[in-house]
Amino acid sequence: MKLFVNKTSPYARKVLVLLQEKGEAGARVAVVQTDPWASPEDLLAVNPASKVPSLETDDGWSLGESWAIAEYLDAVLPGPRLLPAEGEARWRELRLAAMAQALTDAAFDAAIESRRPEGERSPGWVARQMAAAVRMIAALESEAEILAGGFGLGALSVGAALDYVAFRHADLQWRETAPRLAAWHAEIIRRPSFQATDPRA
Ligand SMILES: N[C@@H](CCC(=O)N[C@@H](CS)C(=O)NCC(=O)O)C(=O)O
Repeated sequence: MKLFVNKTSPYARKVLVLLQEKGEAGARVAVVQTDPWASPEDLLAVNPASKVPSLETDDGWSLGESWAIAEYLDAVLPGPRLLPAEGEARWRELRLAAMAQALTDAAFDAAIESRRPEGERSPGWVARQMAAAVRMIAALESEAEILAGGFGLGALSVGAALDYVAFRHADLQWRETAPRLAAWHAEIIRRPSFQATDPRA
């Protein structure tokens, strides 16, 4: 299997952390660093949308979207299951993962918009996305105890999303407003899977 990623992509990082958590099985996936913004041919062949992460499976078919790739790799690779196949535990993980995706989308959109050339940039759009990110962090602060209850796809996704906010929006100082979440996050990012995928390294 071949996984196209970019070092600073928060979406790709979620999948890279999952691969690390799968241990030796994760090493079966070949990781290809690419620049999706340059629309390289090999990435387009796997995903015409030219986005990372994108996965080419051993059967030769393609999969886009970090949440779909994460679920697929979690199911087909041996190792600890991060998303239970059914039941209440599955919805718990998916609910947290969806909150993390909302936070990532808002923080990522704001970062991209801020980097557009003067005249193409919309301060109103940046402000809207940052307000959404702040609200998602407040919502996740209320989930701190649930997050501390176990490490699955939910905690993995929230950990990666918050670290992206710390990386790209340091001035937001999110830890000041979410102390319980900050304490939980400080522990999570010490996991070897997070250390090995740190975009700053
Ligand atoms: N919803 C997608 C978002 C993926 C995404 O937007 N990736 C960015 C990099 S962080 C990308 O490849 N952008 C290139 C482009 O939009 O042209 C997911 O969850 O995987």
